[in-house]
This record gives sequence, structure tokens and C-alpha cells, in this order.
Amino acid sequence: MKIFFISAAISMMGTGIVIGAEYSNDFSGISTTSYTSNPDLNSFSNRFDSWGVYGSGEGSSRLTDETATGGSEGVVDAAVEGQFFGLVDTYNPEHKADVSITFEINLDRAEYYQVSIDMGAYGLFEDTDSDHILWTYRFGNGEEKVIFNLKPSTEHTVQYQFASGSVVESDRPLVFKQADVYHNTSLSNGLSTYRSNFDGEEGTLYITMKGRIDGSKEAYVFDNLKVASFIPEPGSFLLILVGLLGVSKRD
Ligand SMILES: [Ca+2]
Ligand SMILES: [Ca+2]
Ligand SMILES: [Ca+2]
Repeated sequence: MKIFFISAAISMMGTGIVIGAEYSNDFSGISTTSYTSNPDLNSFSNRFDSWGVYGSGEGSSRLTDETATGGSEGVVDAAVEGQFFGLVDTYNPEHKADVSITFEINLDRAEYYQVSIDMGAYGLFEDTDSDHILWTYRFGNGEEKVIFNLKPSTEHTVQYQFASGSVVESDRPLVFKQADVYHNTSLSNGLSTYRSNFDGEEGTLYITMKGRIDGSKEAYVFDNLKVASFIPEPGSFLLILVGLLGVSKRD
């Protein structure tokens, strides 16, 4: 009899257990990832309009928090290395419509998945017509389902915290509007990780972000789009762990 030991990288995330990282996009190599976008990324000619991948200090000034060196207020700490996806004034003379990007993700089917996205925002967002962000997913040509739904709220205030140490309280942040744990949570500057779980289905996974950030003084940033296979219940995790630790087979 042979005993096979299988080790698995297992980490606690959210209210369940991640058993495998299936997809991870840190935007350091967007040209090698599979996506479709409208309009093309980084295609706006006006430097106050941003739609695409940027590094610290690139694109519209509101993308980056440069207050530590006397610069402007923004979302991503200028000291943080790496590239991220940024939106500023995406509704402009070059593009009078919502913007969208769809990531194509090929997975071996798992029973459950967890998507996680780092997000932050900065500004005084006006109303749903001016500013809105919707993340959805679908498998193959299946039904489109909501992951995150962000809209401005006049009923919320948010504290934006900057690298200089200053804190600015602001009305009308972007707020999660969806029937889950994030409902009525305000999006602050700096990137925080938000997660959502869903059932696995047949077919290629498509994750879409569409929306509009109108005005040069508001910014929305995301980074580290990840998909992991997932076990939502700790009980079922224990059963699988037992299965992983020892698998016996007769010769
Ligand atoms: Ca990044
Ligand atoms: Ca505009
Ligand atoms: Ca706006």
C-alpha cells in the first residue's frame, strides 16, 4: 500500500477557505492578459482624463496621493510601487458613453469561486448619472450577475486619509449598493480588498467592470483582480482536508 500525501496551499479568506489561486492580475502585464475594452485603454489624449493602466504619478493627478511630497490628493499612495487600473473623467469629448472592460478567464470548473478586487476612490461624487461603477460576471453566454454595485450616496460621509497625515471628511462617497455584507459601505482612498463568492458553472468566466467617472476631481482605482476556487463552509473544508492529507491506494 502506498500513501500519497498531497499538500495544498490553504489560506483563510472571508467566510470560507481558499483552496487554489486560479487567476491573478496585478496589472504589471496587461498586454499579456485577455480582455476587451471600450474605449481602448490609455487612449484619451487629454491628460486629465484617465482610463487604463497607470503607475504612481502617471495619468490624472487624482489617481495618486502625492501629499507626502507636497503634491495633490488622490487615491493610491505615491510610495506604493506597481501599476493599477485608474478611471478619471471617463465621460469626455472623446468618449460620450460608459466605459467597460471585460476580462476573459479560463478555469477548470470548481464548485465555488471567490473573486477579490482591491479598490479605492477619491472625490465628491455627484449622482448616479455622473458616477457609477458596476462589476458583473457570467460563465459563457450565461446570465450576467452582479459582483459589486457602486453609486454615489448623499446619505454618507467618508474620511479620506492621505500620506501627509491629513484627513479630509467628505460627503457623497461611492457606496456599495447590493444585498450583502458590503451594503452601504463607503469606498475610501487607499486600496482595500473586497470579496464576493459565487457558484461555479460551465464555460469561460467573464468579469466585467462598466461605468462612468465624470469630472476631473473624482477618481476610482482598482488593482489585484483575483479569482480563487473556494469552500464557503468550514465543515466541508474539514472533509476535504482529510481527503487531501491521506489518499491510500493498493498496488
Ligand atoms: Ca498592481
Ligand atoms: Ca467629463
Ligand atoms: Ca462626477
